[in-house]
Amino acid sequence: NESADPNNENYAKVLETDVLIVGAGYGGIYLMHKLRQQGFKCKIMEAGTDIGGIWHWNCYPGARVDSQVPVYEYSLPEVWKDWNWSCRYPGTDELQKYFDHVERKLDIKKDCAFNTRVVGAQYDKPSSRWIVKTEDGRTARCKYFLLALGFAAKRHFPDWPGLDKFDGEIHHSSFWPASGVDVKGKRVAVIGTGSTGVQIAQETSKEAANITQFVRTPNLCLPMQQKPLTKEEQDRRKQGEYQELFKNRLNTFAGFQYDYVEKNTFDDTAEEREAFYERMWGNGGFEFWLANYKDLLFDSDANREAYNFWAKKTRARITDPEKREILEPLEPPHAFGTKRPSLEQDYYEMLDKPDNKVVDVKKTPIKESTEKGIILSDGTLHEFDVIALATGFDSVTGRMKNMGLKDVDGVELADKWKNGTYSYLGMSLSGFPNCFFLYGAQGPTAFSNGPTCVEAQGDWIVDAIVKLREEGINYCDPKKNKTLFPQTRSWYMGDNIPGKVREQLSFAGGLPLYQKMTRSALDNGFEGFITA
Ligand code: N01
Repeated sequence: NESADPNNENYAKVLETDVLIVGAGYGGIYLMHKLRQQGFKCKIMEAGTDIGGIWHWNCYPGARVDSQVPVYEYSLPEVWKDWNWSCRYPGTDELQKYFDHVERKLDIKKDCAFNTRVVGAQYDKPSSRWIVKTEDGRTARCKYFLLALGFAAKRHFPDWPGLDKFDGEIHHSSFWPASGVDVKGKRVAVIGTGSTGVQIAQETSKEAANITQFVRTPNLCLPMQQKPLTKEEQDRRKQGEYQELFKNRLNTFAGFQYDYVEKNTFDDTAEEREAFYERMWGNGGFEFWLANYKDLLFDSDANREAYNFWAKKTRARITDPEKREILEPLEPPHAFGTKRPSLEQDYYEMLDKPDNKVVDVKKTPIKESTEKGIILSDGTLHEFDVIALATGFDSVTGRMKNMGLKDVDGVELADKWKNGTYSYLGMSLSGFPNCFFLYGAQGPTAFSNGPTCVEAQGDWIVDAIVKLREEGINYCDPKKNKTLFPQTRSWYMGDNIPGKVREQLSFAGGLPLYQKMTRSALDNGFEGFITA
């Protein structure tokens, strides 16, 4: 092939490296740092113009992390020791500053190629190298090819017609202009009620004339209970508490600082249960979801009990009965916690204001966009100046299927996954030797705090590569793809993308079990892999 041939004119353009990583977010940076420490020459290719991954791209109004710091940061002491946050749930600006700090500490950018989109990759058996192609015609050759794409790298646009006809401004959340959009005095539509839609609606409502929230599935939002953090408080916690927290988060189901309690819902009396629910509610964040009774996600009566508490709390915040029924129905729209709850601050009070509207698009779906706005299936026209598409992503598998990845026989990954997603250990793919991926298909991805998951998987990948080097193994390919493993419709199951196969895209057994299973494959001499 051309890149391996020194007589070919493209030869000089070939980037040679031990490890090529795609993506410069939490995952890619962690892999590069850890592999450099082991003496590997590493490069990152990144489609964006800077490091930070989702926090580089997410410029939409109100973008804010929904997992508390310090659980949502690197456990690397060289990074956390002299970094302090202003609040428990920082926004994009602060997260971007965090990545500037990460850069000062880890010196990542000197080995990053930005504005570089990978469009093809295949393992070349004769040279034992991956040959990787970029959109602008460059080639890289590497021994190990690592994908750290994040789960939300491919946007999902709604399929109704006329999006391009709209005369006002229309933006997908992940393409929001970095310079902002002037919404002062304007009529704003927010399509989608995921974490993104909730955040955009809350923030733009501060300036807009009014907000119209289009709701297909109501989000069972939880109170964020945002709080400022002082330097003194963080300095104090750094004397021992941080180390414990980073160690412990690996041992919880979802990689957070808390876990389900060892008790079932109806083990407690009604009074005890109410007090427990109140405590979690008051603490805020995901506690009511991830630190609840251990049968929350397994027993429908237990789940209903939690929903009733949620409904009691939130229904009291909306006075308009019509809006209340759409946003907080008495009957649960789905089992609580089987679809990701968003963290809100004043979402319900904001939507309750008479100027703001709530439209039920499950009952009356959107038919099309026109120059003026959005027309529903019953012919009603809603006029707008700005439309925010918070319609999510072709999550988890979308990006991997769209980067020209081919197996050793030249079969596209997109074809291999046409009828279902298969991987081995949620980090490797049969036919893709010496290639590992993070925070993707069949890993703990959707059920896990991002930084915890990428560190757990990242450490496994680094240990595997070091072991391959130590044992003189050149070639490591899973024998077959074996999934380590539902009712609610969401991106957890691929439901939000029309035509996408419906399946469990994340490992749902929790981080501790996942680590045990993946570690045992490594400790048992690359069990399940063909090595040579
Ligand atoms: O995307 P989503 P997101 N007509 O897929 C609706 C992370 N995140 O960008 O629910 C009408 O959750 C769709 O409706 P339905 C976080 O992990 C984190 O908000 O399918 N509506 C849904 O309401 C999150 O889970 C933060 O019925 C349509 C919405 O669009 C993940 O990213 C912040 C539609 C999509 O919601 C994705 O969140 C933001 C249509 N044709 C995001 N098509 C943090 O705070 C789609 N929808 C860290």
